Formats: sequence, structure tokens, C-alpha cells
Amino acid sequence: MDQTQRFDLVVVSNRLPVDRVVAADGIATWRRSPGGLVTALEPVMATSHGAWVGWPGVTSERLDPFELKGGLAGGSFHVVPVELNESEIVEYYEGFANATLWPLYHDLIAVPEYHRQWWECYVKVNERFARAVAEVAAPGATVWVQDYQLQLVPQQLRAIRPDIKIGFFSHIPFPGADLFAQLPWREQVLQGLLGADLVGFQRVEDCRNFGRAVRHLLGYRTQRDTVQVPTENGTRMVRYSDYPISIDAKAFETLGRDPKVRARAEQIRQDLGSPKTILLGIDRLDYTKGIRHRLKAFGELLGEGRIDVGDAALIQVAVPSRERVRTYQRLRDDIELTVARINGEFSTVGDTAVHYLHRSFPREEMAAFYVAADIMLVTALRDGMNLVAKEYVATNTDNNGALILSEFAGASDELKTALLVNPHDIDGIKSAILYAMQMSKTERTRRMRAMRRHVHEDNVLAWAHRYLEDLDRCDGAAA
Ligand code: GDG
Repeated sequence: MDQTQRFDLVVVSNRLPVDRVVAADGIATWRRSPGGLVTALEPVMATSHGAWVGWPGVTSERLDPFELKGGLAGGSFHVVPVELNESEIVEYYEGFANATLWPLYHDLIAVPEYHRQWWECYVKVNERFARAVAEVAAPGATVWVQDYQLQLVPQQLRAIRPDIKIGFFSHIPFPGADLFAQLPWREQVLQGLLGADLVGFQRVEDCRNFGRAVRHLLGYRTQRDTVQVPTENGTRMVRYSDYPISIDAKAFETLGRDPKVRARAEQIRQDLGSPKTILLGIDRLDYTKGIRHRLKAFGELLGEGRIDVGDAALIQVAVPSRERVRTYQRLRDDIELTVARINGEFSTVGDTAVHYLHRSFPREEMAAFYVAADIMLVTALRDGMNLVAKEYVATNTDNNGALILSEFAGASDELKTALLVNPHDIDGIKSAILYAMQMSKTERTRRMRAMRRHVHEDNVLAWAHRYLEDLDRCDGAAA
């Protein structure tokens, strides 16, 4: 590899958008993981000679940078693996990122753990990412830092490479200033983020929270969407704004119309015994997603005889996630106990109440679930955006489905004709399910059409362009 290669656009995220696959003969290759982010950035990366810096998902193995070819846009980009060892995964990733920041930023649904050793590891690993970026960024390059695992990178990078334009995007919520104030390293995290020229959030509410934290905890002044950061020789202006992320709506629409996907959806319905209503939940198995709340609502409706096990079936896909973190292990036990209780009580030999699938599926199978589902349940207690909601809408080409959507998911700011619920209000979820089950075709179509229009207009490509154009306009000076 050419050590002098430099790139005008560098994206950095904790995890690279590729998986390492080792075949039976021991030969390792890379397979792209089909995330929305890589789809959105691929065309931009291809035209701007881009590089992606991140962890390849394997520990303690030094892997050389390489060119990833044959993307959807026909282009290629450079991949720069950052090495992490086992104890760094435990302390930086599972610890500080997922047992401290994740629960704190999701309004304390679980109790955050504060450990100094985890924090020290977070600082050290962030520094490694910052150095890896500094090495591959061309003079005056644009760097886009992704998400809560790397909040210190903007400041660390600016210290080494002041010539670079730095953007940061948070995929998860930014908590209220009173909650954020719990974090023993709150000033350092804010200073880390303020190393960027532009800090992007999913929702207007996140921006408000961030602005308040900066004013109250650092004493900096903010004006509209700008923070005035004092520097040695004056003031540097840092912009912050909302950029609600979206999906590759066209790709999901195409899947929704694909005869193979539709045939598979029909097969799923038949396999379930052709119930009148199929309800669906698809989530990472995470306590923020409100899986328990929707199970409770569904179980109560069965118990009260308001729905019947032969008429309504719930498919719950729970994708394994963060399986070594204690809270996640407990959550899994809890959910599986709840599913077993509901099934024990209400299933019959012929009909199962809850079809619980603890694994991940190929995209085509996910699409078949979306097509088959009459009602999609998104009952997150707190969620930056929730792409599943948008994917369901985009795949629903018959305009025949109903989306029950938590008002605590970022997507509720945009998908206003969904049946919005407060997921803590179990009776409210129950009413929404019953309402969706008897909703007229005309009303379903009206609601779904409006949402589909929105996800098509505001797709992920538009999101990336809007962010990068705004970043390009930032120059650190007063507006
Ligand atoms: C974070 C924020 C924010 C899921 N199971 C399978 C599968 N998926 C895909 C979905 C969707 C993605 O994973 C999940 O995205 P979400 O937005 O629903 O949730 P998080 O993972 O928590 O994502 C969230 C997001 O970042 C983006 O900014 O919206 O708020 O928490 O795309 O389709 N994909 C496949 N098989 C599965 O089994 N192929």
C-alpha cells in the first residue's frame, strides 16, 4: 500500500461498513455490510476520492488499508482499519460507549455506569482514531466523524490537523442538560464535540439540549445555531443543527415491488395460518426499543379477549446486539420470559401468539416481513431516529399498512400521519393496535401515502448532501 495516499473526504465511524469473512480454506475477504450510511456516502466517496476509517470488527489483528471496489454507485473507496484489542473493546466500546453513554443519552432507561478506567480507555481509543484520520486526510480535507463512540475525535483531530474541515453527526439523542450534567467528564465531551466546525443532530430537540449544555456547563454563548468558542486569538464559531437521517427509499420501494419478495410475504402469511392481522416488530434487542411494552399491550389484548390468537399474530424479530453487556443479557432473559408466558397462556396447537425470532435476516427477508405486516409496531422509549419505521413505509407500495410509532422516536417529527403513541402508556398502545386493526382502507392509504411521499423526498442521499454542503460553508467565522 502506498503510504503517502491522501484523501479529500474521510469518514470515520467506530465500525467499518465491511465485515471480514474467512472461508473454509482460511482465505479472508471483505463483505460490505449493507447499512444506510454507506449507501448514502458511497456516491460522494467515489467522486471525492474518499476513505473510511474504522474498526473492522476483529480484535488484535493488524490489517492493512485496502480499496473496496464494486459498490452500488460503481465506484470504490479506501478502507483504513483501526486496530482495537480485546480489553479496549471491553472498556471503550462495551463499557464507556454502551454502558455509560448509551443509557445516559437515552434518558436513563438503564442506569449508566461511570468508571474512570473506561473513560481513560475512551480517550485513548478516540486519540487512535484521530491519528489514523490525520494520517490519511489530504491538506484541507473534509472529515466527517460519526456518532457517540467518537465524540472526542473532532477536538483531538483539530489539535493535530488545524487545516481540516471537521463535521460530527450524532445518530443518537442528545440528553437534556440536567441529565447530561451527571457525566463526570461532561466538559471534556462538550469540548471534544466543539472541535468540529459543524455538529449535527437528528432532532431540533437534540440541538436545544446541546445548546443548553454548552451554555450552562461551559458558560459559552450561543446565538441561533452557533456556539461562540473562545480561542487564544479570538472566537471560533461552531455551527450546530438538525439533520434527520433517512433511508435509501428507492431501494426499499424496489424490494417492496419485487415479485420474489411479494411471494415470500404471501408464504409468510400462509405459514402463520393466514391470520387477519399480522403485527410486526423489528429491532436490535435493545432496552431503548420498548419491545417489552408492545408485548405487554399485545398480551393484555389477548387476555381481555379483545383480539383472538387465530386472527392476529405478532412477529417479533430481535436482532442480537451487545451480547456481552450485562444489561442486554438481562433484557434478553426478560423478553424471552415474557414471550414464553404469552405463548404459554394464549397459543394453541395450531396458532402461536408471538413468533419470536432472535437472529438477523438478509435484507430481502426483512422486506418480505415489511410487505406481509398489516401493522408495524415501533414503540421505542427513546430513539435518535428509527430507520425501521421509514423502511416499513418505503416498502409498503400498496399503501395498505399501518404504522404505530412512538412519539419518542425521532421519526415521529416527520411521519406525522402514523398512529403516534406514548409507549409508556400501555392502554394507549392497545387502543392504537385496535384502531389500526379496524382502520378503513381509505384511511390506511391516506396516512401511508403522506408518509411515503416524505421518505422519498427526504432520502438518505439528500441527507448526506445537505450535511456536507452546510459543512462546506462553515469557516469558523461569525455568520
Ligand atoms: C442508530 C440509532 C438511528 C435490523 N435488523 C436487521 C437489519 N436491521 C437494520 C434495519 C435498519 C437498522 O438495522 C436499524 O436502524 P434503527 O434506526 O432502527 O436503529 P439503531 O440500530 O438503534 O440505529 C437510531 C440510526 O442509528 C441511524 O442514525 O435511526 O435511532 O439508535 O436499517 O433495517 N438489517 C438486516 N437484517 C436484520 O436482521 N439486513
